[in-house]
Amino acid sequence: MSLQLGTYAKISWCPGCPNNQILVAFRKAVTELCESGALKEENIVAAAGIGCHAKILDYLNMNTFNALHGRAIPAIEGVKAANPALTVVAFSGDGDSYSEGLTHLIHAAQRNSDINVFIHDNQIFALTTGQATATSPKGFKGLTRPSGSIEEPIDPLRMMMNAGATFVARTYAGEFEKTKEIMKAAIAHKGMSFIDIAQPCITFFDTRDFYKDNITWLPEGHNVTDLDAAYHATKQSDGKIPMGIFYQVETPTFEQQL
Ligand SMILES: Cc1ncc(C[n+]2csc(CCOP(=O)(O)OP(=O)(O)O)c2C)c(N)n1
Repeated sequence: MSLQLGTYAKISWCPGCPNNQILVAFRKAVTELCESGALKEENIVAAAGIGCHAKILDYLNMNTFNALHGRAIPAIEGVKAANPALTVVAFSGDGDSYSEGLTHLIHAAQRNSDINVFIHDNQIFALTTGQATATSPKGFKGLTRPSGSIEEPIDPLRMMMNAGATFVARTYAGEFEKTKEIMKAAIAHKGMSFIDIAQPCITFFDTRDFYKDNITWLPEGHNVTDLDAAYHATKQSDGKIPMGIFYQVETPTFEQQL
């Protein structure tokens, strides 16, 4: 079986943008899940908010819905509630879901809605040319922080564990194979699956060199069912950025209880 997930739309991301790698990882993840019989192509619905990340829908030959800024999550929750047989994925940005539409993210986790949320986290509002978001690091200089940000960034993984998400992961867009595998695990998981995807914006906040030097993967023995261990594993004292599946437990989903 060979899926035709590409479209005729011309890619309009900046040449070399890591969003391309997220797109390819997702297409491959869906293809492999369909080939193994775990998923049916016609049963997938993807949504996105507004931003560079949202263009991903133009390049996916599947059922898609482009929501308002920060509103991909309620759109996809509605789709899932109306037809729980569907597999739903919301692509969102850090501006879209950690700033603009944050409460939707929190409440989807609180409900353990059986949705997948993949955040293209470039630590800025990229499409509008580089304003600070909730994950911009302290000292970040951009259009809205000309003298450097004085705020500490939020930790989206800890926030989602606190809110009740039952699958919490982080990956790096440049690590295609690992990103694909984490996406497959997220889609297979029953309940709220959340992946923060570090996605350098090569035009307005190029963090590729930082990630090249500072990524570390969770050790083999990491216990994904231990919330306390998962919470503490998101940060390391040496400043390295841990990646992988931090937390995963099975609890009743919103749709099962509805
Ligand atoms: C309600 C609303 N507020 C603001 C905007 C303007 N706007 C369009 S794209 C965008 C930035 C999106 O940033 P992010 O969600 O981080 O996605 P990225 O472009 O970084 O992928 C903004 C602020 C909008 N379209 N709608």
